[in-house]
Amino acid sequence: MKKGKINITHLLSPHWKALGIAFVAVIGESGTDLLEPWPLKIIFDYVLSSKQMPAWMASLVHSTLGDDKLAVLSFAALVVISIAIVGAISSYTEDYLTTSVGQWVMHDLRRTVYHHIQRLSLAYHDKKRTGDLISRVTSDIDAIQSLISNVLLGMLVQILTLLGMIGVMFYLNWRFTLIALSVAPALFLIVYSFTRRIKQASRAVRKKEGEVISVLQEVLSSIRVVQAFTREDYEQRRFEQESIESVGIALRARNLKAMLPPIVEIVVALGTCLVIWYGTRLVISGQLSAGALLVFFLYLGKMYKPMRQLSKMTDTVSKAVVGFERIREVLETDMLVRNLPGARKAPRFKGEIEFDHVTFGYEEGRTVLQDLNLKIEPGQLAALVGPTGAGKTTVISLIPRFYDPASGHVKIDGEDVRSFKIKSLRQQISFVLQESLLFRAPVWQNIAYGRPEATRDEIVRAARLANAHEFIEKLSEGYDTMVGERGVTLSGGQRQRIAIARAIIRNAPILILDEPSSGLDAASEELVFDALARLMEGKTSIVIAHRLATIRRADVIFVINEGRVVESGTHHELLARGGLYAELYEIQFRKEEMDDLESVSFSARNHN
Ligand code: DGT
Ligand code: MG
Repeated sequence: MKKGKINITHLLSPHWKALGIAFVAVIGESGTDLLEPWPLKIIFDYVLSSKQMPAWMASLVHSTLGDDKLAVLSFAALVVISIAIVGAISSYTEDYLTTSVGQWVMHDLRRTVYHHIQRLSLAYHDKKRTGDLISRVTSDIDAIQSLISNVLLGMLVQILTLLGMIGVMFYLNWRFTLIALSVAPALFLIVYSFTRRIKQASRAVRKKEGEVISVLQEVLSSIRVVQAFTREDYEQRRFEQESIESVGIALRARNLKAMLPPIVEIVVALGTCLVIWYGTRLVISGQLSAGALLVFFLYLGKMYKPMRQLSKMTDTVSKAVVGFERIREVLETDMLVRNLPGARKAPRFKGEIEFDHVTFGYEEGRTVLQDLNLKIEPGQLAALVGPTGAGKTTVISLIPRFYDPASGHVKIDGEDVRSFKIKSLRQQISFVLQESLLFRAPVWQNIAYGRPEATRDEIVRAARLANAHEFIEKLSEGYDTMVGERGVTLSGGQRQRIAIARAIIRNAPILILDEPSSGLDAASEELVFDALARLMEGKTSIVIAHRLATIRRADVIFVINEGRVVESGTHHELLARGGLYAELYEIQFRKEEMDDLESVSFSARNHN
């Protein structure tokens, strides 16, 4: 399936064989539905009374079963069984095939949408709410699946059955049919309006259930806060309130649902009255056979089911149409950041990074980086410092092309990053971010995420270099220990060291670090710091630095303010200059330096 271009024929065309067979089954289903009352007609007309059988039936019965009334009875019994068997096979075949087609189409759509979503630029993901995307991949695709599995051919069965019944009745006696069907419009209106109201009520029920779940989820995910502030009782009341409201709404919906069948039965009974009244008189006067009257009775009773099914199906159809639109919207979103025509595989980088008059903004009309220039030589350690919101994180996001600049060039080894294939570019960049995300997987897999083909030995070596080996060994199952959804079972420093091992094993020539500054105690900070130093060896590294120790070691420091590089140089050069850096140093790092000295002497005291 081509991206961005989906329609229902595209989705269904690979399954035309299954759908063709299913269509035959549909005809079998409708046909058997229509034929169901006919064995009774045979018994009434040709066994219990002595009407003349049609010639074809007479010759069929006489040639196979004999020529007495019992033979006709056996024939009717055989017809009952045959109809049941054909009906059962048809219904099973239709159900099985449509369900299978529905499931495969769902799989196809999920795959396509997921593939697309993963590659949409971060600019898109920043704007879209995750929940919304999730509901598109799940509920909306589900609605389409449900349409194909339950409605597409099911609707056909109901329509064919309904039309078939009316046709047969007209064939038997058209005037009587008009009388018998006089209740049908009323029946249809009642079924239609009730189904609509039931639908609205069910929607309200579902919404309320969603709210109950939200409250639950909210509290469970912040249970620490709830307990810390002892708000359990308040949360209990809030939950009960939602739950009570949900009971009320569900009862109202149930009430509507319970009212429909009795009302329908009364209307059908009215119709039946008419049929009995006129029909019996027709039978007495010989204008209609008793068996035909029976067929009328039974059809009238059955007619309400397809009507009801059809009104229900309109709901599924409208949901699927909406779902389809929403999925198409995602698929038609252009990939803003994508391989340019003529992009080539990046060679192994030496690691020179340059920003050449780069201007960038996340939204129209608001620039974040303004004509920014900087150059980092291969193998250098560069530190970005600056006040919060200055644009440091934005700068590092442009190097792997999470976003593209509005104007200017981001270059690696003298070439615009847009001239490389994205995958080959990103493969040569390692990240260690402030918040180290671990996946729900064993430790070794989390390390190998940076290079899935890594061997066990390489993983252990990386863990050693990252100062992580020791604590991993002490975990209950060593490298096979599962770490939680967000690595909750590990401390901040431990998570960070696993992330460093992940970056080490990737062995990329360019390293980007958003240096963790908080949440680490002095001892683990030491270990993380040590690991980082090893990781940076021989690589071009850009660090958003929060710690004086890192900044001081940097070969070059870029001071960023309001989206521009306002100063650059080494620590001493910048201090001597007495500009923004010196100012930052005074208010931020000076204190840290004092603390450091203090904590050193403190731990020294402790060791003694
Ligand atoms: P930090 O991390 O607090 O030290 O600040 P920086 O220097 O890393 O700042 P940065 O690059 O995250 O943000 C620069 C400006 O861009 C700031 O005004 C917020 C804005 N900004 C950052 N990320 C996004 C984003 O994803 N979407 C939009 N619309 N604006 C963003
Ligand atoms: Mg930042």
